[in-house]
Amino acid sequence: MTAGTLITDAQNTWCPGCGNFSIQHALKTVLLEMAEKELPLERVVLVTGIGCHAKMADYLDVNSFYAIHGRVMPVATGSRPRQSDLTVICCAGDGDAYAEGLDHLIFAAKRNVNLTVLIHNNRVYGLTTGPVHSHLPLGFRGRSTPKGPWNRPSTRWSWCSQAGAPTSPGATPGNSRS
Ligand SMILES: Cc1ncc(C[n+]2csc(CCOP(=O)(O)OP(=O)(O)O)c2C)c(N)n1
Ligand code: SF4
Repeated sequence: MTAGTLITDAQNTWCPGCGNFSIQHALKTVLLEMAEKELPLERVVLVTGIGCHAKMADYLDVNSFYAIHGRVMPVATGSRPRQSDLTVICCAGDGDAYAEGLDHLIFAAKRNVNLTVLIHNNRVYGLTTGPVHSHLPLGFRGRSTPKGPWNRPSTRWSWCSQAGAPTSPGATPGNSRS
């Protein structure tokens, strides 16, 4: 199996230089490594939200499910019944996971659901052309907040950590091995 194997023929519409490419590359590399270690790719399910990140479901040739925006976690939880040996990987936007879907994210962490969640944190709602959302750092000026956000930011992944999930505060797309 070669590194190109998992890329579908779908036309890729991500902007040149988008961090989603690096996440796709990292995910593809991990999946191929898993396949080499005898985890059949047929046992992998990718669940995405709605947004630019969600096109991962179109571009990676694995079993996948497009959820509703903000509802990656309920769909992913339902995809993995307790006794199942499926490996469920989620790609969620930061708008998806940290805003509309925040409660689902925290409760999945509390329930200790065995899922891997990759949050594509570009700090905006990308697909809907860049409105900012509620956890931006003070001073971040975006299309919908030209004077910066009006509320204090919070680190949502730390809430998941407090809820019991192992978390990694993040890798930058330019350093996909971190
Ligand atoms: C239930 C629901 N709420 C809102 C929307 C509108 N909507 C679609 S994509 C999107 C933003 C996606 O942003 P994010 O989750 O950060 O993903 P990105 O596009 O940045 O990868 C929104 C608000 C929707 N389609 N469905
Ligand atoms: S709008 Fe942003 S998140 Fe969407 S493809 Fe372009 S750079 Fe990537």
